[in-house]
Amino acid sequence: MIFEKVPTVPTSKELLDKSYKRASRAKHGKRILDRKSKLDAEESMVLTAANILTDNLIHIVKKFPSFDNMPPFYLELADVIVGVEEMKMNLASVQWAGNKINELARKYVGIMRSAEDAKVVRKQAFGRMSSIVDSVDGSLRFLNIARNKLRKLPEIGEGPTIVVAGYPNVGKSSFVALVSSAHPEIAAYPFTTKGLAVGHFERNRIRHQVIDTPGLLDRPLEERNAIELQAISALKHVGKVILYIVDPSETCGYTLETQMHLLEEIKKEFGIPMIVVANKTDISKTDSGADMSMSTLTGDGVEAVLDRLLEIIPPQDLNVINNH
Ligand SMILES: Nc1nc2c(ncn2[C@@H]2O[C@H](COP(=O)(O)OP(=O)(O)O)[C@@H](O)[C@H]2O)c(=O)[nH]1
Ligand SMILES: [Mg+2]
Repeated sequence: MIFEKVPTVPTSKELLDKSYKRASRAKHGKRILDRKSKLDAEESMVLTAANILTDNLIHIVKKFPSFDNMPPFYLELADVIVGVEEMKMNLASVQWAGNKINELARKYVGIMRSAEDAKVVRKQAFGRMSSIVDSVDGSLRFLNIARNKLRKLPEIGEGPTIVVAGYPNVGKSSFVALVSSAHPEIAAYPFTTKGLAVGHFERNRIRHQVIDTPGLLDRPLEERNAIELQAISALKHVGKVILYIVDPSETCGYTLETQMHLLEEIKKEFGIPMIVVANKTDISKTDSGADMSMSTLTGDGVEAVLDRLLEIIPPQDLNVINNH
C-alpha cells in the first residue's frame, strides 16, 4: 500500500519539546569555565535544536509519496479523500520551515560570536525557531489527518480488475466472497457508507482483483454527490471489465426494469466491457435478457461467469504483473 509507510506527523509542540530537550542535554554535556566554553555551549544548543527540527521537518516531507508518479487510481482517490493540491501546499510549507530553521541557526551562531551575551542570542534564536515551527502547526496537523485517512486505502493494484456493480442485495458481496480470498478486505472510504471490498484470486499465476462497490455503483448516478462521482471516475482507472449483477427474482427489492436502467447508465459512464449476469437462479427462472445466469447461493454457474470475465479482460492487461 502506497501510504502505509507514512509515519505519524508530530505537532509543532511535540517537535519543539523534543528538540529543546535534546538541546539542553547538549549544553549539560559541556563544562562551563570561561567565556569561550560558554559560547560553545550556547552555540551547540542552537545547532542541536536546529538540526533536530530541520531533520524532522524534512523527514516528514520525504516520507510522503510523490504525487508525480503515483498511479492515477491512487492519485484520484487521494484527491477525493484529502485534496492533492492542499497536500502539496502543506508539504511545501513544512519543507520551507525545515530550510528556514537551518538558515536561521547559521545566522544566529554568527551573531552569537560577536555578541556580549551568547545566552541572550540563543534565546532569540529559540524564539524565532519556535515561531517558525508554530507557523506550520496547521500544516503538520493537516498532514497527520491526511496520513491517517490515506493509509486506510485498500490494496488496489494496477493488475486485471473486475468491478462488480448492481443494486443492493442482488448478490455482489456473495459473488466477491465466493470467487476471491475468503474474506475480502473491506476498507472504509469517506465517500461510501459501507466501504469498498477488494478480493483477490490467482489465475494462470496472475493475481486478479475483484472490487465490490456498495454505495457507489448501486443506484442511479444522478443521486451521486461530487465526491462519489470522483470516486467512480477513480474506479474507471482500474476496472478492466464490469460484472453487472441483476436479480430477476426482485427479492432484492428493486424491479428488473429499475435494475436495467442503472445498467445502461453505468455502461455509458464507464465505456469498458461489461457482462450482465442474472443471479439467484435457484429461486427465479425468469428470462431476464442477461448474458449469463448463476446462483451465488448454490454456486451454480459462478465458475462459468468468472471464466467469461477473464476472457474479456484485454490480454495486454494481463501482462501487468502485480506490483505488491
Ligand atoms: N436465493 C438466493 N439468494 C441469494 C443469492 N445470492 C445472494 N443471495 C442473498 O441475497 C442477499 C444479498 O446478498 P449480498 O451478496 O449481500 O448482496 P449485495 O448487497 O449485492 O452485496 C443475501 O441475503 C444473500 O444471502 C442467490 O444466488 N440465491
Ligand atoms: Mg454487499
